[in-house]
Amino acid sequence: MITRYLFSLFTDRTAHVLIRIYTTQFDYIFHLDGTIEVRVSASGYLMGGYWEPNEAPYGGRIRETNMGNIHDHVINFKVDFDIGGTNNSLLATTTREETVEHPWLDDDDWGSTRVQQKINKQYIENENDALLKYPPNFQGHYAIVNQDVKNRWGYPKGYIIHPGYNPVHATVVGSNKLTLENANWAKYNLAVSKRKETEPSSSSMWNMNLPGSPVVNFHKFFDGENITQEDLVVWVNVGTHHLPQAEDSPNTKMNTATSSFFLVPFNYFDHDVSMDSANAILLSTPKVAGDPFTYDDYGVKQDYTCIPEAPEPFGYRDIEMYDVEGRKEEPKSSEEMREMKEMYLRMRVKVDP
Ligand SMILES: [Cu+2]
Repeated sequence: MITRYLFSLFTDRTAHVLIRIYTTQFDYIFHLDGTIEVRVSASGYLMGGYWEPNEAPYGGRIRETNMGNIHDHVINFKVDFDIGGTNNSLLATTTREETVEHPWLDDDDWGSTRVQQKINKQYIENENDALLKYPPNFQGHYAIVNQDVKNRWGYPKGYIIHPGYNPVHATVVGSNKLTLENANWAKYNLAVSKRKETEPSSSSMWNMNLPGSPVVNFHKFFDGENITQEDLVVWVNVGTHHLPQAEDSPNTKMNTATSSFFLVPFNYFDHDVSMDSANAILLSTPKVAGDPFTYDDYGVKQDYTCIPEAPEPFGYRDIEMYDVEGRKEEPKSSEEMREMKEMYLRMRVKVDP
């Protein structure tokens, strides 16, 4: 799915306002082993400020008179897990180094101590402790598991929230305009809360208007509730730290302006289930040199193709504009459209001749 939208973004310095048209591609990739990949890629026009050498620490010169301003992209996904039912828990797995004594190595030239790594597993029981960053150096992971439903090897069935491309959170977390309270989910990589009908999303389109007291304040979801064997929701942050460079002009580099996470089966199955895929072919070496290879296609017809139906021919649909109340507007001119777009940013000065 590709979405093209027009939006404004404030940077931490009030002097810099970015206006841009971004094209965002959302990919949901279903891997044969049960992994689900969620990927967001940004491209499109970056319209920055006027280039002035004093501005160098705040962006990059991308054209004769233009600079691209430094900024972050942050996008929040809600993942509503039900692993073997709705009674789920948050399991934190970390690894660390330990020094152990191996007395039987007492005659070893290197001594009898060894440094090795060790796995530590711990359930996070309180919502307030579930505003999380990925472990340093990605040593370990967070998973949603059902403690009462085990796989064949006795482990609770679960799914890991695994970092993908650019597993970032917002750089500026103290900004009074950007993340004061209206985008506080962007301070973390992921967060886990008890699922509630009254908490459908981590933000709203009106949040930017009231940074200190937004319509949806994500932090209010975290009010000390126990999250052991409860119906849980994971809020996952993706994004990029965008330090614009020459190659972001005319279009933002989509290959690195990409962010993703993986939902990976974690003892959910008893083995790698991609082995059960029926469309496999087993090749066997010929008994006599020079004979053709024999094969077994397990009775699966090989004339099947996954090529989807051809997409509709390219077409262009006008940009849709909405007013502050969310009602569709039909601007009469491109000037009127620009006025609507920049309503928060605009200051018009009339000079009497
Ligand atoms: Cu950007």
